Amino acid sequence: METRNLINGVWRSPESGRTIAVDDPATGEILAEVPEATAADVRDAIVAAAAALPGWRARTADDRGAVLRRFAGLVSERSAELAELIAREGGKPIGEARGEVAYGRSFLAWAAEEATRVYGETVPSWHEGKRVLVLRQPVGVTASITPWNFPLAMITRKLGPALAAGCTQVVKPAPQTPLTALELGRLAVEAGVPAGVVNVVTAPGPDFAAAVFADARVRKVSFTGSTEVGRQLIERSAGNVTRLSLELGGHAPVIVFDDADLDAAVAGVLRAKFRNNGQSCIAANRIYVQRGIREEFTAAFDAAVGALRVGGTLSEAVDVGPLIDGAALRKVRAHVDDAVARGARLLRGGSPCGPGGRFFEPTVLDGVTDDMLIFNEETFGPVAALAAFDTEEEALRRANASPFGLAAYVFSRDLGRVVRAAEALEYGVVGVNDGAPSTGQAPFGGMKLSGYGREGGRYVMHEYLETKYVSLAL
Ligand code: TXE
Repeated sequence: METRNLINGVWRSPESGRTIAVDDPATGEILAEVPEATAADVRDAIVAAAAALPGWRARTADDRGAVLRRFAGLVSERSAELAELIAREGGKPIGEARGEVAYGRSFLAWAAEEATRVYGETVPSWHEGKRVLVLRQPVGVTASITPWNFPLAMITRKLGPALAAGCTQVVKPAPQTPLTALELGRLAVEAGVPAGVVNVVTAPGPDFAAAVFADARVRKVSFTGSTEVGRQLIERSAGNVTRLSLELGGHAPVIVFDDADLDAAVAGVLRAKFRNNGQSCIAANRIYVQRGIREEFTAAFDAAVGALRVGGTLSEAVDVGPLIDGAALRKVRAHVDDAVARGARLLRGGSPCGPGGRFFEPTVLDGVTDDMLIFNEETFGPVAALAAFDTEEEALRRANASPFGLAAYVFSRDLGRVVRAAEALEYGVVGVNDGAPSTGQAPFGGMKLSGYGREGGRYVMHEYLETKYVSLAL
């Protein structure tokens, strides 16, 4: 297991002497200590990324694609070890962790092909003797700041397209899950990524942000995390007018119409809610069920939640693992207590549970109202909150009455209704009869407080490319 930082192709232990302890959320056991990188380490990584840029961007697109294909191949080869790291430091059940490795790999594989599809344009000129050329060029040195809930995929989703476009990157993983990130750095080196093109530093977030936004060589920062930190980055980016893309928190509504296929709706909502123990930015936070199907859906859904197995992350027979830390557990508990105090019915769960100190029972609340905390703030835990609605108009109005706009879900067999809903929902991703819409092929990102910019598919390439107009007078 690698615990040092990757700076300019060299594994280094930064000299602060301070370390960050990485623990297993299921047991509290300390897995490793990684260095707490300093501003000087971050600067070294930026210098390395800047020095490596001319060589990397000058490589043929085909060549960069080949390196990315090898990188993707190594992620597949080492998928068992990577999944175990994700499970242990991130608290993700091992089956889901394997799924994340495949998902994370897909961003590298897609980016490998995208490298060769960076097309410019010639625009038929209005002016005689002139040509209008449009070039697409790498933005340059980039940085990424990633969260702990998808320790691998949130990095490859940024790093793959950056490398494809011809950019270099300094990666700063979340302090809870640096081990997967450092392992990815090792695979990048093994795949033939040149020194300095990819750097991984385990610096505290504010120190990292201060260093990258102060350095005019860093042209773009891509962030996934909380809205609160996203706002701070917007302010910091003003100094050097650094480009930003921000994938922030969400508060996904689910609308289950009374014509929905009941079994498919139960399975879809279960997946959308309990993936990664409820700690996903597209987790189903508000589940609106139409009155005609309410009793039947609630009973079937509650029974399905009752069948979820809670336990340690390395066991195959586990669906729900621990929360990432004590603060997460306290937030989940506060949301449940607030809902119950204001009159929601607790159908199941509602308390922390064993083994270990960070588990919370899979919980179902019914009769949740729009004023409760859980219907307004991201819970990030295994708690399903249900409410009834009567009309399509009411459901869409309530679904959109959120400052967030990342993902929404609709369950219905009525084609007209799903098209109307998909068009009306103010969310960047809409799952129709689908509780797991994320895929490396498609654009992913939010509106409103969920941020801006898109990742995935060909859409992400725009984030790492400048558009340059060349006026050519013959
Ligand atoms: O996020 P932070 P946290 C939401 C979710 C969760 C809450 C808090 O609701 O309960 O945010 O989680 C780095 N300058 N999401 O505290 O703090 C940090 O080191 C620069 C939704 O983990 O935003 C880490 O690398 N960077 C989200 C990253 O930011 C800073 C996923 C995310 O941490 C920084 C995670 C600073 N001042 C949480 N402070 C999603 N969109 O999926 C911290 N960081």
